[in-house]
Amino acid sequence: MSKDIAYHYEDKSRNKLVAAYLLTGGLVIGLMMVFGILMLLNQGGILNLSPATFYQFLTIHGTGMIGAAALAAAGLMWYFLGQYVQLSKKIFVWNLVLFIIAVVMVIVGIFSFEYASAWTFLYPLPALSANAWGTIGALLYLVGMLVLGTGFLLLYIDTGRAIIRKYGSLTKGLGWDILFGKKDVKDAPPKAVIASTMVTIVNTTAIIAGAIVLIMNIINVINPSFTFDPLLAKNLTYAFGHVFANAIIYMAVIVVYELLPKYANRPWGVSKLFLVAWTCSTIFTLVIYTHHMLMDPVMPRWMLIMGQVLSYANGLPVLVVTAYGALMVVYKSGIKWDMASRLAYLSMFGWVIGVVPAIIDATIVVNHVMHNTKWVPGHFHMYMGVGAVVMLFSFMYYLAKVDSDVQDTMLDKIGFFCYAIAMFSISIQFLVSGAISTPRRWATHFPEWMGPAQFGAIAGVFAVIGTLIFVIHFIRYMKNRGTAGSDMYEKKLA
Ligand code: HEM
Ligand SMILES: [Cu+2]
Repeated sequence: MSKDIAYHYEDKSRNKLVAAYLLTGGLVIGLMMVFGILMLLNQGGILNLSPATFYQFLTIHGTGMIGAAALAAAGLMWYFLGQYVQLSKKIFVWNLVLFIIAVVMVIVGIFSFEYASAWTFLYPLPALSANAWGTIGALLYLVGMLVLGTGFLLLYIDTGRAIIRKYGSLTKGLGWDILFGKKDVKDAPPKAVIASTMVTIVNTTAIIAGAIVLIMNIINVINPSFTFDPLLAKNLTYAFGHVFANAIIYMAVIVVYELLPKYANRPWGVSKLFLVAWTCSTIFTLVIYTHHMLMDPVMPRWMLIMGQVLSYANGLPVLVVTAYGALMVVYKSGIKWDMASRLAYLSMFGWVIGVVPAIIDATIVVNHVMHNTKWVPGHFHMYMGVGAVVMLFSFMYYLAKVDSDVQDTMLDKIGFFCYAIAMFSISIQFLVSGAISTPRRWATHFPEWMGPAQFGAIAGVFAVIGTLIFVIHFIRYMKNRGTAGSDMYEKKLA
């Protein structure tokens, strides 16, 4: 084999693993949507689930969605980052294996042992459930989460190692030597590397915080006389949950960076502003979890003020440079629209409008009224459902295009409109519920709160249909992997 062919062969075997990540993610997301619909049917008064069942569904839905989206996003990031640095295939496989073990433990804990603390497992709820669940359910869930975290931690240690090896340090991966004038901006790391560096930094921190609080919870469940400071526990829990959930979109956005320049046949260079934006978001993402503590008046006041002020600024720098860059790259480029590029564009739209309700909610005055209403799921279903998850779907179509001869069909187009309209409707339905003061995480609603939930349940069916169409296209790709594909793959553009 010539060197070229050997390289190509290695590439293709990597694609197989990446596809396994995306397929697992896509299937779990589709399945979790079904639990979302069941919850809405119950809240809408159409189904009559026991409260215990509702909270089990809430727990599996939240855990499953965040876990699956993070897994698929990690696969996406690994695919692109691997084109610039040398990553370990073994660790990539291990993360998937640990993920699957974790999923089984969590599912058994929830459905066989009735564990239902929601995915936030806020201390001391895992141990103090008023007998709603026992020790075994709690242990299965908590240890499962620990196993999941371990897999991701291994993965980020490897991405960190690989970035340091190639670029010298993580700060250089973020382009600090350019910001400090030691290097020209034309020698900046590629955008995929910058984003991966950010995620490596924030998620390593998040997972370590999460592991500490999980272990403390586990000890507390086994031996309730071991207790710890609930405020510290809450801080650690949200330092994990907020950051880990947020990092999904920072991994997924890499597809937008890599895809649009190729499609528009135009370079999308790194600017100093771009570097500043990613550094800001790295820092903000780590410190603003305190916006989950605005209802805890015992927190140091400066932390809450910081949490509020920086929450306004959190995603904005990266969002602005990305949205603006995306518009500039595409503007008058004669770009060819297909499923992948269409989804990439939709995801930018979902991200932009999904951030607006979050900014409103991050205001303390509004937060006191809105925080425990469905306004909050309204914001994150928009930016996750119409933003981050759509980036994952975009990548699935992209991979199918560059690595097979499977074509987009009319059905895929129908799936696109089905999904876009449905997921948008679901988000709006939550926001309307929030605006009429419907509390979040309530199994049962008053009749005047039921309308939006019923509407959302119907929309949910179309979201599932859209997702199924995307996944079926992807399975068709997996069966035809390596059949030529388009020449897009070889095209090198910044
Ligand atoms: C068909 C699509 C979907 C439907 C019908 C749906 C429905 C729901 C419902 C009814 C809730 C509970 C709301 C409440 O607090 O009363 C919820 C919570 C949640 N959903 Fe979804 N959802 C969908 C898609 C998604 C997606 C795509 C994601 C993320 C990738 C997601 C992530 C979450 C999370 C993290 C929670 C919070 C769970 C908690 O409060 O502990 N959902 N969803
Ligand atoms: Cu948050």
